[in-house]
Amino acid sequence: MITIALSKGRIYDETAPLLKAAGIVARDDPEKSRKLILRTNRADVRLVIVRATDVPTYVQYGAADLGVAGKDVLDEHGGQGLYQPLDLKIARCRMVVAAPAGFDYRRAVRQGARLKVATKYVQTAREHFAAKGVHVDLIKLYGSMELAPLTGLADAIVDLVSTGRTLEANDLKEVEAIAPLSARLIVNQTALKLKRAAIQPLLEAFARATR
Ligand code: PRT
Ligand code: MG
Repeated sequence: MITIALSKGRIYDETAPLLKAAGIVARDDPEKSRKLILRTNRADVRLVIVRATDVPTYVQYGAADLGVAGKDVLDEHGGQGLYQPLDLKIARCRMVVAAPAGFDYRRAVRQGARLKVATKYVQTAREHFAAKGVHVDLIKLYGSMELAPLTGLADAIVDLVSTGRTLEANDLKEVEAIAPLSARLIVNQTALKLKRAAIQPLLEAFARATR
């Protein structure tokens, strides 16, 4: 049995066509079904539906053989035990620093001020500001980072942006780009060795479909 871990929403939606190109079609729609394990047209392939941030953990411990996770999620996880053979070029977005329109970020940085930065991406933020030599107090949040500067919890946030509409709707502006991101195929390193005959053709099909 090959188990593939996916999260609902954009990852599932954008992975489904790639799975289809590899000859794999789910028997249920995760948005409609409450099932967490989805059977597919192939008796030897199943999908497990987990939180986006849990995908690397399932694959790391071999509870899933393969998975699809954003580079943001992988950077926070650390990537231990994971083989990352393929950039699927889906769920594209960018990691940025954003601040209220009225906050002079550049001036604060120039003056060496200690910034309060709220984020779900603590590792990414820590590395980014350390590389720039900016002193920050990082405040870990689990959702709606955009609210933090509006309530005085933080001076700025580190968050993902795709259309920019969420920032705009909350009177925030991007003040610094950190990195462009997309989702990666991840594979459990042991599974790749022990189940190579089944996994290798899937990797090849994914590679063809993303070209
Ligand atoms: O939503 P949940 O808390 O369950 O988990 P999640 O947010 O980790 O999962 P999900 O499904 O929302 O995102 C899965 C992956 O999609 C992320 O890990 C990213 O790699 C990728 N991705 C691509 C995004 C976005 N685009 C994106 N725009 N993830 C989140 N967003 C959020 C962003 O955080 C911000 O709140 O959308 C908002 C901004 O969108 P725009 O279009 O207004 O700029
Ligand atoms: Mg989300």
